[in-house]
Amino acid sequence: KYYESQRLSIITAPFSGGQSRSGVEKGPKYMLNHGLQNSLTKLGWSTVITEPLSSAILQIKKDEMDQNDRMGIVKRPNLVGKVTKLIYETVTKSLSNERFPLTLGGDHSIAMGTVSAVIDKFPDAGLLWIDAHADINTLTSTDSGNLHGCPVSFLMGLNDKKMVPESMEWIPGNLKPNKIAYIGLRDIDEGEKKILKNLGIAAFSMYHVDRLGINEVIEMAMRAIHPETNGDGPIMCSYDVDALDPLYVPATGTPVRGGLTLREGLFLVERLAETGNLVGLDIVEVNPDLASKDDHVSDTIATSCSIARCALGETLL
Ligand code: EXY
Ligand code: MN
Ligand code: MN
Ligand code: MN
Repeated sequence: KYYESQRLSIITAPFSGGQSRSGVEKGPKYMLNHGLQNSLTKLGWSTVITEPLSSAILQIKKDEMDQNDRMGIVKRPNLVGKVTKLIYETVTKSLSNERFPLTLGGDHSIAMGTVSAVIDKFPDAGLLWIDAHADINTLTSTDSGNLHGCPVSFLMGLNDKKMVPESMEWIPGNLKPNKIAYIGLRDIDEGEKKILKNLGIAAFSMYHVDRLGINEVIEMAMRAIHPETNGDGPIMCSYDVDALDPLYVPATGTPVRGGLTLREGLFLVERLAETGNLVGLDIVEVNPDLASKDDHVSDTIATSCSIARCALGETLL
């Protein structure tokens, strides 16, 4: 239904400032070196690569700003605000050129840019947030001060306007609480649980995947974000690879045991591809530096690239 001309833009987001473990900025390079562009071209997508950030400049900025760029315990709000705005502008451009935005992270703070841009373009889009974590902490609820644990609260405009730093004021806050569904949750902070409950947000944890099966969970999630049309409508998917069990993606910053199997994680995006409703995809939190065994990096990269290929139609007949 969307992107019938099969135009695609791979947007690199080599950013690590939303958390404290370096290496996650290497995710896009590793996925591209794995041959991702070529394999998507073979699926029929005419692909361009767009690089809104220069990792070299960013690393310097990060080091420079590390000390001063703080708001209480919140780390690097100015840098995160600036970087996500660049990503927002690039995704917006890609969408105006009728190109599907596939954004490769980087840590999950980059979704402040990608999701905002997709909802600007498709105001009725629903968001599927595939993650072990809810990433909905606010500036006041966060214990860690890491902004990759907070993107959803900014996307929804949940933060007190007086507290939002100037660099993050651009975020439109265009995501409504009834337009998101989570899949894969298993490590949620107490403050986040309250927010999810108060706002009545659709959240499918690993418990639901075990109880209902991934097929039923994905159908319920699609109906939750598009209730009037029985699940039919544009879908943005922000896929944190830590939703999968660390068996399949060991090289990620905040692994949590007991996650999706490889097939569950791929089935999910295969189903999205089948609907023809997918309008944007992020793949985030791939950190090649966090490997303790030789095959950890190759396993993680292979899995992450499979997510992209399956979401873009590889396994459809
Ligand atoms: N909830 C914790 C925090 O706010 O720090 C952990 C967040 C991990 C976020 C990863 C990206 O999904
Ligand atoms: Mn996560
Ligand atoms: Mn915490
Ligand atoms: Mn995440």
